[in-house]
Amino acid sequence: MVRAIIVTGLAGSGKTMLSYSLLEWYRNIKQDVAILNLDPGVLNLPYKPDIDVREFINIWDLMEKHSIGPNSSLILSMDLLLEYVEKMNSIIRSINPKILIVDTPGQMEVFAYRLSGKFFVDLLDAEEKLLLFVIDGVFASDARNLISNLLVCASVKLRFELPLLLVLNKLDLLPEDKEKRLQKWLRSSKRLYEELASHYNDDEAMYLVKMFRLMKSYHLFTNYIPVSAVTLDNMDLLIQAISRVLFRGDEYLEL
Ligand SMILES: Nc1nc2c(ncn2[C@@H]2O[C@H](COP(=O)(O)OP(=O)(O)OP(=O)(O)O)[C@@H](O)[C@H]2O)c(=O)[nH]1
Ligand SMILES: [Mg+2]
Repeated sequence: MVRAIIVTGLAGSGKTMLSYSLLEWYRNIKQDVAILNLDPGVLNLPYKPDIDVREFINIWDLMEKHSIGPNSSLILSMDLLLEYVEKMNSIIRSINPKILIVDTPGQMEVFAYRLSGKFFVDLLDAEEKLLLFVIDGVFASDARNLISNLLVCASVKLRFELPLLLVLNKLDLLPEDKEKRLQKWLRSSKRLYEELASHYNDDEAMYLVKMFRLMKSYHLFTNYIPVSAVTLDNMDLLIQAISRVLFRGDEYLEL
């Protein structure tokens, strides 16, 4: 039974680094894990993918053939990807890992706003699927960025209708006081309002906080897990949170 961890998030949030850290972590504890690179535009990866979209699609050829720029080419490549899902699934079946990590491209249009990413994930041959939404902690330490990032996260959750864990990455770059402040904003909408009101007028700040409350009450995101994909801080907490969803806490929980 394959369980997929699909790593999403804005460009540069650390999806690839986190995918790599998860891969190494699972390997170190002798779990049967494989990794799929879904980013056709990436030049260098820290890991060797077991399945690689670049074997099927070349975005540079698409740019030339259709006279389009890199973003359009990426979107086109994700639409074309649907033609190759079956080939990729047959590789997944031949490897048959217990855990499949899926590293996705940074252009969120593909995952949050277009159907091709959703179709791909639906067709992916895995019995259980979990989304990670990675937020760059340094970027999110400004409340305005946090809110806009959470809105994208909510779009991803609505699009996929899958369980989602919010991962706050780059903890090593975030001073402790800023991390604590972030935690307060996420826990108390009053604190978030106070912060937003120092940037926006009262009505705008209230409107944003109401959206935040609605997103929370509809469980569009959960409390976040702060990690560092580089220093591996709190990776054990993330692995446990993943286990609770993908393995119902039965297996791999005690590490
Ligand atoms: N210090 C620190 N740097 C990080 C961490 N995670 C990622 N980075 C760095 O952030 C940059 C972007 O990381 P990537 O893993 O490529 O981010 P990505 O989300 O895959 O980027 P795209 O695929 O282009 O959207 C790289 O320079 C990473 O080394 C982290 O936890 N701590
Ligand atoms: Mg990447």
